[in-house]
Amino acid sequence: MDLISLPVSPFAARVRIAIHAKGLPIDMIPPPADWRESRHFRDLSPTGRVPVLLDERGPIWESAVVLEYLEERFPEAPSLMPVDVFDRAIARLLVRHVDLYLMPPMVALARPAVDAASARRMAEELLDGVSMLDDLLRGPRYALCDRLTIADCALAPALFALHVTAERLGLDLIEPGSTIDTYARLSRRDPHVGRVIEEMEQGLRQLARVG
Ligand SMILES: N[C@@H](CCC(=O)N[C@@H](CS)C(=O)NCC(=O)O)C(=O)O
Repeated sequence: MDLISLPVSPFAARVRIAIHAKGLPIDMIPPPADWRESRHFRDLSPTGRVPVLLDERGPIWESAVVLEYLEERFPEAPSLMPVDVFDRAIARLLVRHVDLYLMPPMVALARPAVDAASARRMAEELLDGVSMLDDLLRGPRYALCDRLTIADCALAPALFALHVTAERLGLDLIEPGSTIDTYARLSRRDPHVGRVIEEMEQGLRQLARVG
């Protein structure tokens, strides 16, 4: 099995954290150079996005779905779902929160041609999405319990991307010393989260070099 992944993608990063944490024999491969125009890539990823898991039975895209697939396919590996059924719902809720309320305004803000009014609106949406997290996070290092779950896989790379976005645009999106700020720092102490965020940093440095 392979995962088509890009180092800087927060969506791909969440799946890589899960793969490392579960110790799965899945190779990370880049998309083809012409992936944005490639018809062949569209056969693997109808949305034209990464990540894509190339399973023996066919491709699976959408990172939240891939996370749950790996969990169900490899239940014997360390589980990334909480044991308690309510907590499982909260884990899924956190993944959805990232997908619905953090990533869309962040992606919109990253567009080069965004006008000032839209940028202000997106930044407010983002701040709203961040502040909602305050009530959902339980631990300083892991989002829900004393170990890594799918919630951390999704949240930690998204908060790293948020930090990068805030720095680039000169916005205060995370209050220093807040619950989210502490979580963003401490979650990196998990070796799998730390490794993947380091890969994101390296990927960003490489993109900056290429221009
Ligand atoms: N909902 C998708 C989002 C994936 C996504 O947007 N990936 C970005 C990279 S972070 C992408 O491939 N964008 C297409 C592009 O850059 O042309 C998922 O969770 O997998």
